[in-house]
Amino acid sequence: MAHRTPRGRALITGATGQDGAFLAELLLAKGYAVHAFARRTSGSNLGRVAHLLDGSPGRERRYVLHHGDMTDTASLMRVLAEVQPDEIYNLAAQSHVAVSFDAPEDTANTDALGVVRLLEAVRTLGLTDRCRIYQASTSELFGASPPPQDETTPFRPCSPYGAAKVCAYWMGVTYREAYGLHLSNGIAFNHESPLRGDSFVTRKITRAVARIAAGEREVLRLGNLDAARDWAHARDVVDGMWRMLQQPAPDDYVLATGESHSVRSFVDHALDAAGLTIRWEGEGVEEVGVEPRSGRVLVAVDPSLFRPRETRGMRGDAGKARRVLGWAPRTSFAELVAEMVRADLAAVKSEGETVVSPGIPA
Ligand code: NAP
Ligand code: F7E
Repeated sequence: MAHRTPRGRALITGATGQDGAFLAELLLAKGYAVHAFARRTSGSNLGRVAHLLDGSPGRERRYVLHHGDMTDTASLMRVLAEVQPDEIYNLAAQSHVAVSFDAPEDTANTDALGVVRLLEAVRTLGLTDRCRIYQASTSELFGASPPPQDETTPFRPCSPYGAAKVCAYWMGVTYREAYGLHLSNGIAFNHESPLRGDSFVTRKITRAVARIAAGEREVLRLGNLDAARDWAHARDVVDGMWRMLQQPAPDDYVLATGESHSVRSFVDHALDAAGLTIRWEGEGVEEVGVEPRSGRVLVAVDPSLFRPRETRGMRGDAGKARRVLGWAPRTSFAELVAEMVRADLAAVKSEGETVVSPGIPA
């Protein structure tokens, strides 16, 4: 595949999130100047990118933080006018599906209307011809459509999040077709890493497993154990994002591994990576994961974590991205789970060291 020479300035919205952190690393390594668009909050939300801000020599100048909010048109206009980006990666979103049932208006404001604000800002500032846009679309567009899902699968969203992202997807396509904007939708399936937010199921599991392995008497409470997802590594997915914007023409692409695993299977792999095993007993809300030797319950079902509506099993077909972009996921499911568990075991160990004997690691 023929890549264009990197064009210089990239703007990342949602820069403080998991993907924003991996994408910044990728773009900096390719020689881009990276402009991070991030909310100003009362606490610090910069944990994942703090090392880029403090910066090793030379890096600081190429990673620039701008404050703004997808719900605030003026901030989008100001930052776009100042940065004049060549590439925009629109990753900002209220990205939690369960939260979107409790906060549908906030979700739609950022995830759907925020995209309209961004596209209108690009158009009115006269940036349509110079900048290329990646829109973070999602497998949640497919919702109730059965697997395997590809670019031709009907959109049947099952949550306010999915519905807002459907709106954003079509806004992008509309601006592409009406104004000739180089905008590509990446229809990414779930992707994870040690930087994943801890309210998503994978990180919730790996953090709990690490604490249990460290001796804490904790029960990991989960919702739907049968839910199945196509889990990739975030590092692989951000590479697909970049590849889309190097194409001569914009288009929409699924980014997925083609494998589907249940939440129960993720738990098994995570425990295995920490040297633990359980036996599953019972059914439905009575199902528990029991440590064989002690009979201790390590995992239990909590019906309050069920969602008002669930998607069908998720398994993406990324054949188009393979053919056109030369993209392929590099990290296997087992490697992904093991990497997350290793990182959380190390984090628990260092927390423990601080608690047990401050300043004097055991
Ligand atoms: P994430 O970790 O939840 O990060 C979301 C980012 O959006 C954070 O930086 C957050 O900032 C920012 N944000 C939220 N509301 C905002 C607003 N009103 N204005 C400006 N910024 C705002 O999500 P992620 O996993 O990196 O995902 C990146 C994108 O890909 C999202 O659009 C998500 O919907 C989409 N996606 C993710 C997956 C996945 O499995 N990870 C799959 C498909 C699509 P704060 O730090 O201030 O909260
Ligand atoms: O749930 C089930 C839950 O919250 C995965 C976002 O990045 O990917 C993500 O959305 C599955 C669901 O991710 C718990 O019911 C069981 O079926 O980790 P999750 P998600 O909803 O798939 C898509 C592609 C995005 O675009 C989103 O931005 O796991 N599940 N028990 C649980 N989920 C959570 N969070 N917590 C539980 O205790």
